[in-house]
Amino acid sequence: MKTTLVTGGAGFIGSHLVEELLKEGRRVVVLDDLSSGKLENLPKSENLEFIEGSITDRKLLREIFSEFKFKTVFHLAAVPSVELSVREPLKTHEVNCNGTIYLLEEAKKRGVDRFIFSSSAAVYGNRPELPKREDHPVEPVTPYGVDKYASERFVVNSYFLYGLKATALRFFNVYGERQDSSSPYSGVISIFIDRFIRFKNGENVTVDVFGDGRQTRDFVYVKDVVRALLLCESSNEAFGEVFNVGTGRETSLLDLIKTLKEITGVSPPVIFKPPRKGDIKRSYADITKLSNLGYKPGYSLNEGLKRTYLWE
Ligand code: UD2
Repeated sequence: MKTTLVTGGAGFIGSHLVEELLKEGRRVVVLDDLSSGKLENLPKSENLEFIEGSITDRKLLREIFSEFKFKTVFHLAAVPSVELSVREPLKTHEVNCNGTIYLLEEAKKRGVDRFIFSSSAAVYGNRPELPKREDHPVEPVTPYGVDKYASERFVVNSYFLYGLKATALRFFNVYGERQDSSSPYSGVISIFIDRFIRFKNGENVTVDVFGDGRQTRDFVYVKDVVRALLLCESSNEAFGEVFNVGTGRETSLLDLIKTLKEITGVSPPVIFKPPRKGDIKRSYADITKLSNLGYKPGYSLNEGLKRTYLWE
C-alpha cells in the first residue's frame, strides 16, 4: 500500500491531519523533530509510523523516501516562531526554506504523486489590499514570511519545471485543540482561552489586548484547514496553484472576547496595552479560489471556539 508522509505531523495542525488520514484508513508516516511538536499529539495506530528527525537531515530523507513509496507528501514542518526567525534568520531559513527544497528533491526523484505545502498569510505582510487574494502583491516583512514565500515558489514551480503535482496553501489564523498557549507569541485564541479558563478556576489573571482590540483576523478552525489540505490533494485543478485558507470572515479581538465571554460565562478583566511593533491592523482572506474547488468552512467561530474551550 502506498503511504502518506506528513512532515511536522506531531505539531498542532499536522496532528489533526494525521488523525483524519488514519480515519480514512490510510498508512501514515510522520517525520517530526519534536522541536515544537509533541508525541502525545499523535493518535495510537498500527497504520502510523513515527520517525523522529529533521527535514534538514538529507541522509535521513534519502532513507525514508527509498523505504516508503509515498503517494502524497504533506509538508507542514517548520520553525513556526516569527519572533525566532527575526532573532536567528539563518537557523530558521535552513528549516523553513532549505528544508522544503530538500523534500522537493526527494519527491521529484522518487516520483511522489502529490506535494502539499503549508504556507502562511504572512506572505502578504503589511500590504493594504483587503480581502487578501492570491494574486495580490506579496510583501513578507519577517524572515519567516520570506521563507514561506520562497518555499511556496519552489513548491508550485516544481509543477511547471518538473511536473510534480504540487500545491501551496496560505493558512490564515488557525486555531483549535492542541494549539500551544504557553508562549507570548502563541496564537491569540489559544492565549485568550487559557486566560478565560484560569479566571474561571479562580486565578487572578487578565486578558491582555495589544492595541485597541479593533484589529481583525480571519480565524479558521483547524478541522477546516485539514479539509482544505485533503481537498487540494484530491483536486486536479490544484496543481501548481496557491490557495488562501481562511473563512472569508473578519473578526476583531473585541468581538472575539465578547464571544468567549458568552461561551465561558465569565468576564475576566481586559487590559489594553500598547500595540505590538509591526502588528497588522486588518487581515482576512478572499477564499473564492478555494471555494471554486468545493471548499466551504464547516465551523463558525462560535462552534470552533466552543470545541477548543471544551477540550482545554
Ligand atoms: C499571525 C501568525 C504569525 C504570522 C503572522 C503574519 C499565529 C499565532 N501568528 O500573527 O505566525 O504568520 O500572522 O501575518 O498564527 N494579541 C493580543 N494579545 C495577546 C496575543 C495577541 O492582543 O495576548 C493580538 C496581536 O497583537 C494581534 C492579534 O492579537 O493583533 C493576533 O495575534 P496572533 O499572534 O494570534 O496572530 P498574528 O496575525 O498577529
